[in-house]
Amino acid sequence: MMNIKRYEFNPIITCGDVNPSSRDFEVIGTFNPGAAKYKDEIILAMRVAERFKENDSERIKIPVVDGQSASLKSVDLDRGDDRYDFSDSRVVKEKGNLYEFLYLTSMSHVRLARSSDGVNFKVDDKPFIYPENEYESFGVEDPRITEIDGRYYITYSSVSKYGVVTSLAVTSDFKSCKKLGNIFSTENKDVVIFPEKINGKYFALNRPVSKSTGDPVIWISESYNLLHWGNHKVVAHTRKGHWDSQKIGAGAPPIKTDRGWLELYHGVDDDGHYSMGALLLDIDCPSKIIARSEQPLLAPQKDYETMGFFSNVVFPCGAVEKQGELYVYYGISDNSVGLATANTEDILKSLA
Ligand code: MAN
Repeated sequence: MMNIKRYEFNPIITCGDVNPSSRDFEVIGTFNPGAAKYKDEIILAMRVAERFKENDSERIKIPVVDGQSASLKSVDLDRGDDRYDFSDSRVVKEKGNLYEFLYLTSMSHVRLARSSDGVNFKVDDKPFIYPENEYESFGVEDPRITEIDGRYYITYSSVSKYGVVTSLAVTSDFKSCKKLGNIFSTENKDVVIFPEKINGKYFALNRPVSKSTGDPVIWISESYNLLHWGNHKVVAHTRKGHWDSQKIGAGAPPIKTDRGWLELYHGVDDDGHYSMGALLLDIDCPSKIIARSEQPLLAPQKDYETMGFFSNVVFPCGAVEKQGELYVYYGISDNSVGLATANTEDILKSLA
């Protein structure tokens, strides 16, 4: 196994560190953080999931944002109503419909946390990206940050009754940000943008999901302006019998190394466990795989990873390099933020 080291006092950020965005809410998860270096700081953009405090064993009050007025509303459901299936803690489904959900049980926004050492973080008091429009009405999730020429582009999933799309926002100061609209249509998530142009074009890894046929695998798309994407191709498949047999999706934005683009991605196995591994992509032709982890670099093993709101999840969304060490920030079981460090060279060596 690779020498990737979990920080001994993981998790580094938990729900208790985050103020709710409204008096009516409680924070139930702070996880799946994108990461960036900004000035002397490391900034995390976390997904913060909240629900109404007012919930009991009989009724569930679901937060939704009204896309017209951008105001917070609620949908009340009776837990005993046998039209609904509440067995997955994250979603409410219609009974008998295995694949689609009607609502999410919580609503997420993006919150920043700032640190000078990459380990001790202070969480902002207010949300950074908050659901406002009709594509975001169930929440915004899983931000990834890519710096391009001093501007920080943030991709995030927007969830609504129309499905899950990927949206883009940009900031240059981490004080305010501008939403640039939806860049990938439904269903597509796990979008990471490469930090520079390759042969004159921008590239992004993404993960479309087809409702009729086809596995959830990693695609690559090209753009001249970061807004309009095309020439979509499959890069990496799921692998039967492996740790990434069921689903794969990009994790942290690709990191440039002298052997190629290093992509830390997540894979789901036959038991539904989420682990992290690596792909090495050709530096000039990023749709070409040079190497791939046979074994996961990080799998849910610690108690804090095997138990959570949605257990057995290790979900990287961001990594930064600090003096030859890679600081990998990962979501733990839809609950909290973990840190693991590794030598970038060691990860490359593990990719024989
Ligand atoms: C899945 C899970 C949830 C997430 C929804 C919508 O069900 O990843 O945590 O909220 O998708 O993205």
